[in-house]
Amino acid sequence: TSGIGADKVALSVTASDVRLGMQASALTQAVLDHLHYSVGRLPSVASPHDYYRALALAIRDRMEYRWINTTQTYFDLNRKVACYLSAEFLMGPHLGNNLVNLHIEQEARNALATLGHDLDDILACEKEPGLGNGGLGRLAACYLDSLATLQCPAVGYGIRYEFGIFEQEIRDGWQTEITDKWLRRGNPWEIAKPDTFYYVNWGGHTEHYQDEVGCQRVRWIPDRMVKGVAYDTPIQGYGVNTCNTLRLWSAEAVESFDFQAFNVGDYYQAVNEKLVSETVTKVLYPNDEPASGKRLRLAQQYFFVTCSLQDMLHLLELAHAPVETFAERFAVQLNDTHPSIGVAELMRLLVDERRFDWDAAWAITVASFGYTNHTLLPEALETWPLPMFAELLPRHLEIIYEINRRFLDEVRTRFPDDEARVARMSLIGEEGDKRVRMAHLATVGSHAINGVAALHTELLQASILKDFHELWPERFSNKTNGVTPRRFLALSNPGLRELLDHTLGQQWLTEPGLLRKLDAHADKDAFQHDWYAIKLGNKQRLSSYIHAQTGIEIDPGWLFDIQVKRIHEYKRQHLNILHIVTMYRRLKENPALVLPPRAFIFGGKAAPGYFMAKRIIKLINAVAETINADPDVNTRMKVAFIPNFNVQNAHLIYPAADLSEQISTAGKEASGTGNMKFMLNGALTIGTLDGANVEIREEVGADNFFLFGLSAAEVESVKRTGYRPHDYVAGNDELRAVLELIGAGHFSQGDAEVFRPLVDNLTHDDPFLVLADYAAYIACQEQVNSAWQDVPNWTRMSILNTARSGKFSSDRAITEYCEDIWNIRPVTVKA
Ligand code: Z2T
Repeated sequence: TSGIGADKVALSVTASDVRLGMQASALTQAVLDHLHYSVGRLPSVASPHDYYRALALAIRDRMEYRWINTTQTYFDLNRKVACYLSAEFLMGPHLGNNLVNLHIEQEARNALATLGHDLDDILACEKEPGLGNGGLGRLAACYLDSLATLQCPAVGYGIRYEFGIFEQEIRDGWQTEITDKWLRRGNPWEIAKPDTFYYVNWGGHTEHYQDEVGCQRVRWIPDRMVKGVAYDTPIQGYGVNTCNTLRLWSAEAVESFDFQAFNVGDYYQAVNEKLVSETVTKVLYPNDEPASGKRLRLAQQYFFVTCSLQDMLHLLELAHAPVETFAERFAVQLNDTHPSIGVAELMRLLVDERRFDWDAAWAITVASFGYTNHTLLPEALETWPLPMFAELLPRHLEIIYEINRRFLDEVRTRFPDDEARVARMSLIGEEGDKRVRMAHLATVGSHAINGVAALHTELLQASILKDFHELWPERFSNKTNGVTPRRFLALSNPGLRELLDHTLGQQWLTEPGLLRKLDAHADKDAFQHDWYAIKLGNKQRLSSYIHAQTGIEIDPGWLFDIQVKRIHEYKRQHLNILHIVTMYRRLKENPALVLPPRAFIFGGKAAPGYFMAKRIIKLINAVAETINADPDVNTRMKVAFIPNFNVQNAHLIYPAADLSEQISTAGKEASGTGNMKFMLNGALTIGTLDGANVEIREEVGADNFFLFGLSAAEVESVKRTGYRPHDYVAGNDELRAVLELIGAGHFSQGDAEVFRPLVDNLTHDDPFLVLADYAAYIACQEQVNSAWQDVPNWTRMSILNTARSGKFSSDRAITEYCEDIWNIRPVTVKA
């Protein structure tokens, strides 16, 4: 220690410190210490949740040194940092994942056993941070895991919603929404940073003036202000010292802003100001695809984006780096258009507040931003009415006009005399009421634009961003999504993990290409036997969970056919139901029919205001109730709807699947990521040529994938030539009978009203071509039945699915982002 100041010696902590020991004995002591000093409970009266908090804090301590060291290393080396801006981070439970990534699962299990507790019971106490709707938010979480594991300098920036995605309860078959109070018992993973905050302005007006050197400048005089305070969560990489940061912003009232009200004695007005300020980060909007169009949503977006950009500028300042180097220090990725106001905000910060000239600011902005698109559905594309935008962000609207003026000049130069093109490409849409088109703002403000699967990127370039692709083809690329094998295999499927470790060595977790070595074992009896036993165990585990949640009993020996995802017409849960009702009718009409027994399992939330989606949930539960109670059929089929699908119960669901339902209308699902989680866990897919299904089939081979349905091109041509769903009803007796059974109230105690809107919609409109794909789907399900009866061959195909899932690791996806878009290289963080 010679040469180091005494204060530093006193403060120094290392990962080998006995106080931070990774052995079970040290962990036991740490849990007892936290129980005593942080939780304030005697071990004898402590609840499992108290033990959860104590263990979580002990584990956080064990990341703290790496965490601080990681931040310090990036800073010292002046490394470029990827800033992933996302309105959603669907992290899922932290504890189990951190144990896996720190390699101390067994030690934690032993430590708790010493204290008389089972680790699994303690893990189940965590209320997951559900700060996302579905795929997009979970993708952001998988990407943070991969960035840390690949040792890439990165920060996730988002919103600390007080209430995350609602909890779903099923009452009388209908979805009800319960507020998600995830912070009620505290959050041991976050560290509040009350001194790291930025001011956020709203409303007011702008003033144009000449500065002291005669330049035209603009001042924004806002009329409201809130504060954004940082809350940090450590993101520990797997098997490395890298521990990155997820920084979420929480809104607080500004103490002095209501001073005037306070001075005149209006105490209640002052307190009210505080309440209003804090509504900004109260609740996550629970709509997955349709854009919400609410002012508060725009306020949330601007709030977290300005805090994040101000934070980056602050970090530059701390590093004594000139603002001119912004784009060399930060790669700012827009997770869909939700943070796209960042393009205008960075311009405002540079031009108005740092007095950059426009061209220099614009060069920095475009060099910094990248934009990922996640949907082509027109109703999901964000646009904001001009009056609302002008009221909330008047200066940003002016900036957007100026970006647009210069951009459209460029378009006119490249494509003279093409005003139709200019109107199509404008940042301001003029169909009906005038609106700001956020996808256009994100595209114009980014040097790189990507879709999330090969097919999706092609369609993106051919449809909604066609004109932009013609203008700047070099800015476009594909980045097929990926999922983290740490959470979605090692943590959630310990049986399979053990077999893979034993067969391949542990490196498969970071080099999933090694999974291909399973090909060589796929035909071996003994290996198939082990594989089958693991799957059966996982099905047993899910079956118990379903029984506990719903009372439904499912035989683990049956085929587990699973569709879990948000409920949406384009995802076609109702096509799945039509198949179930078809089989039900066949069994009722022909009791001697040979049909391998199947459990049809569903899960997923509907947006609270989505009428059709809520009715689809009711239909699933109604069909389930009828079938499960009918002895004529319930020895060969059962239906279960798992309430409140979330990351935590997903851990039980994916590993138990035999068959993965990926049946969206071709061209509508941008990628899908559940499809990858199922494949990784050895499920076979029945699916359309949509999103990443196309690439899954390519990897696993056409023989090991159940394909059906119209292609994206066929869907478009059917729609162009006039789709008439009723023709399919008229031409298919079985389909007609199935629809009539549902419509007549067979599954609703004779109530012929409840499912009428669904049946009418299918027969008269059917916007997602359910009926056009019905016959092909039924035929394909018959192939599934025959394949299932050949156990060795099914097991072989199951093994091949895992073997060929390596491409879908988020490590591969993040490597591509780092190389092609961000120009970010790994940096080793020393122990
Ligand atoms: C979302 O989860 C997705 C797209 C959205 O478009 C919004 C949300 Cl909340 C605005 C999903 C896609 O539907 C899915 O296909 C994709 O796999 C996922 O994003 C991640 O890219």
